[in-house]
Amino acid sequence: MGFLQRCVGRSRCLLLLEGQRSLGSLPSSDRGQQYSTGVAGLQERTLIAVKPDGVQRRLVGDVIKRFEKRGFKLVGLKLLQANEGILTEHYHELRRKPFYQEVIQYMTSGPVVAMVWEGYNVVKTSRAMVGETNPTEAKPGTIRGDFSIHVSRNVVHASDSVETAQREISLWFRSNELIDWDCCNHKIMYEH
Ligand code: IDP
Ligand code: MG
Repeated sequence: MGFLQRCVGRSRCLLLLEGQRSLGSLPSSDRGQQYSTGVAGLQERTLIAVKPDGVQRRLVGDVIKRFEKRGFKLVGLKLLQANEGILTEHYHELRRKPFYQEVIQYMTSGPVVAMVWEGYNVVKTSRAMVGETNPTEAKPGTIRGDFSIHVSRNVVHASDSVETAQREISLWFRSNELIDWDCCNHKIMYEH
């Protein structure tokens, strides 16, 4: 059996096992969890979301392409209309900011594409790839620096720390929506 077939076969097994769990409400015990790993840092995960302006402007493919080309591994992906409940939790730290209500309105104005990306130092690296919160400050070559102009419409979300990433992944994904698959180019990307 070839390597690709083994990869596909393993993913299918995991999908079948995970598929036995019922979908429905989202109890905290069923939310996405960070996988542990024997090699430090290689399976770090982060939440990236293309916000409603990015979806409307057909930028989903551009965002995905940057993470794929960088070498990170996609382990979760979905298009959803976020409700106020999930966004209230997601933006809990901003609740006293003057722009808080605007952010909630903006984020519920249309579908978002939520993703989980995995790889070495992915939280820090993806923040660098996304760029500064205010596109005016975001460098060319970053996602916000290339695709946005105003802070209220900055195209993409990226978790800002490993702890935040774990919390956000658990909020947006059930554990059975994350696929732990073998990446064919793993040995080319890493020395391990
Ligand atoms: P981040 O997205 O770079 O982590 P945060 O400070 O966590 O930045 O803010 C979350 C989001 O709130 C921003 O991405 C942006 O959409 C929105 N936001 C931040 N500051 C402002 C502002 O001054 N006016 C309007 N929206 C803002
Ligand atoms: Mg933030």
